[in-house]
Amino acid sequence: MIFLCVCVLLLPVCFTHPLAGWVSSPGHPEGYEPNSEMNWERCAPAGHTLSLSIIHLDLEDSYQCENDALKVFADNILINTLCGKKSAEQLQASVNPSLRSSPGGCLSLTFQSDYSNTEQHTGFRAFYTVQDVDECWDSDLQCSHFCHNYIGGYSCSCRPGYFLSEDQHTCTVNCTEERFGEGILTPPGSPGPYFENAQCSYTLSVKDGMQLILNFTGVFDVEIRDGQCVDTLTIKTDSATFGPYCGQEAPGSIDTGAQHVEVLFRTDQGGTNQGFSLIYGYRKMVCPGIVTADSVLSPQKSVYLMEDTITVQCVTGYTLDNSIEKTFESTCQSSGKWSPVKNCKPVDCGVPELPDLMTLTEKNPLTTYKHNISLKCESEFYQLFGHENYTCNANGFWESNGEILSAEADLPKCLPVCGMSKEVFSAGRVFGGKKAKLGQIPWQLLIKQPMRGGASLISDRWALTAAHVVDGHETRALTFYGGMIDGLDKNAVAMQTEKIIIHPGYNKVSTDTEQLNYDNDIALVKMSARVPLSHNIRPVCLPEKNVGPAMEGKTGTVSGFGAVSEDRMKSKYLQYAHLEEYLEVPCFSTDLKVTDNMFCAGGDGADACKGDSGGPLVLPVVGIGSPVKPYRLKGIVSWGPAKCGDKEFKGYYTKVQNYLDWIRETVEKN
Ligand SMILES: *[C@@H]1O[C@H](CO)[C@@H](O)[C@H](O)[C@H]1NC(C)=O
Ligand SMILES: *[C@@H]1O[C@H](CO)[C@@H](O)[C@H](O)[C@H]1NC(C)=O
Ligand SMILES: *[C@@H]1O[C@H](CO)[C@@H](O)[C@H](O)[C@H]1NC(C)=O
Ligand SMILES: *[C@@H]1O[C@H](CO)[C@@H](O)[C@H](O)[C@H]1NC(C)=O
Ligand SMILES: [Ca+2]
Ligand SMILES: [Ca+2]
Ligand SMILES: [Ca+2]
Repeated sequence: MIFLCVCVLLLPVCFTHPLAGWVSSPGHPEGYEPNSEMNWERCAPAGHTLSLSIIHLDLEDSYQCENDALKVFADNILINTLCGKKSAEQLQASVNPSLRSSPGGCLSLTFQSDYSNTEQHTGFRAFYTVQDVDECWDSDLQCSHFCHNYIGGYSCSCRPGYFLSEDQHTCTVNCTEERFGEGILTPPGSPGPYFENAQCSYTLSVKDGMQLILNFTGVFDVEIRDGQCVDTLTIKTDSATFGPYCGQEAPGSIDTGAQHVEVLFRTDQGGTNQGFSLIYGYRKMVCPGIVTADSVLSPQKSVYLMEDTITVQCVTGYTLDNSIEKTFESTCQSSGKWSPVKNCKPVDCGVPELPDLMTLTEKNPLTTYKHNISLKCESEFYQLFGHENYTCNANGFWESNGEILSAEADLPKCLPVCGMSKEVFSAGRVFGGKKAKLGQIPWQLLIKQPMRGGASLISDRWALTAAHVVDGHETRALTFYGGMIDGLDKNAVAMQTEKIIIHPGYNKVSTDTEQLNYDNDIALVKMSARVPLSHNIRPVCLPEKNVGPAMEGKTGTVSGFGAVSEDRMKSKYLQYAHLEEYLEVPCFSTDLKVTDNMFCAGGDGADACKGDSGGPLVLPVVGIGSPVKPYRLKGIVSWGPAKCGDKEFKGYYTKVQNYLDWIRETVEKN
């Protein structure tokens, strides 16, 4: 019966091997011969096992079945070795239950007898069958609802409302649905616990110009474990995601702002939770209260509805993309979006154009609204005058305390720092003058032609000298030298004059009339190019306005490349000496008229002399100047007794403090 039944179901297998039958030892039931041997094998089809029942066993008995033996293999693994005599009951109880192959596996037998038989043994006889595997017994197979066994296989099926998913094991729910308008949405299974293994996707839509509003009502119960969502409810629009939600607390009402909403509900295998009840409705489309960043809307409203038109204005310091416009009109569309939308960008003041010598402290500063820049002079020999810190204002201009940075307004300036020198020298009074060191008197200039004389640099373009040094040569280009202490130094800085301006009140000395004298012995010299300032060549400061004695009762320093003694007309090196002012008029016997535009100074065995004319007399004495006490040009070497270095060592100097206005005006005009 079994044989036939199985054969009908598994016809192709049947033709090759019968699925049930007998197997026995050679010569059975009479008995087997010595040295006989037999091998047998059968395999089960898929979804089946093969089992063997030995009903008769009579072999020579021996220790460990060494002599004659029947061996049983399941899937090529030895599972039993038999010999001796066993009753059918014994076999059925202890041997047969284990003689079984795996599903789709094989059983094999080997029988062997040795060379002798002490008595005749009948051998063995067994019945084999193929049986279906009952997979539904095997809990690992995981049919999520029902399991059905059949011969050669099994199948799963689901409770009503579910369908079997593609894996043929899991029962899921078909809850993909599209809905329009308003209504109530509940998960599959409602009322009562919702279905397991659900992947629901509900698409809700309303008509153009409307937006969906979602409210939860009644029980809300979505599975949660240890604070983590096991099952999830998620609501999605084009631009936003709400949730995932779970637990027992319903989300508040959701203004989706969207015409289409997707409600996603995912559940796992287990749990008995009640789900939710979602009321969906709609209202007129609302647009957001912000059209673009950094702008304000007018009119101001708490809610903007479809078809509302408003004016968008960029906030202070912001304008529309690439324009100076600040406002635009926008309308709330049926999509819930504003159109058109433009962006407000901060005003950009740009990198300012700066005058020569000036630069920004930061290399690539941010130049948009409210950002700061600060100015500085490129060289340490210059100082910034004017505003230093500027902020980009709302109109796109750099502003500092109300002042705009522009070429029309007064730009800040980089002016040379005056009256500084290398202060590494000791001060002291030296008879007849002392040789200067490089950088000690950096404002000292030397002119060699048409006559030897001195001058003082007072800016990076202008020098002061005595009128009589350049008189008669105003139209020529003269050469001044600076930045050296050796008159023949080849590395000296040579400066060409562009203009020579003698004081209009200058009188030449003449023998015809006693009225003429050295009054106003002062001249301004403009160089043709900016003097390259360095530690060795820098300007001296002009004196402050002062009405008292020029030297204020203090000691000053005169310097020059002029004569160092009576017989020598000039010095190769820059010399300096310390002098004091003499207030008696005249301070030595002279026929020339002394005016208030000159003062007398002299030293103890030191004096200015021929070749020093035009050179500087500065206060304080060289060596003690400082940033709070810079060197100031008090006098210009002008004239003295016929024999210089006579025993009084005195001479007259142009009183520079009387010419401050003339210097300022002349420099401004030229
Ligand atoms: C699920 O339902 C939709 C519409 O009701 C249908 O088109 C789809 O074929 C169903 N899917 C399955 C797997 O039954
Ligand atoms: C949702 O609830 C709010 C107040 O909670 C109510 O004003 C609104 O009408 C409700 N909407 C729907 C579609 O039920
Ligand atoms: C610019 O400077 C002002 C005042 O110095 C300061 O308050 C402001 O924060 C600065 N702005 C920026 C962008 O650093
Ligand atoms: C400019 O700003 C710098 C740094 O922000 C500050 O140290 C300096 O004092 C400011 N200058 C002026 C003139 O305010
Ligand atoms: Ca034997
Ligand atoms: Ca089966
Ligand atoms: Ca669940």
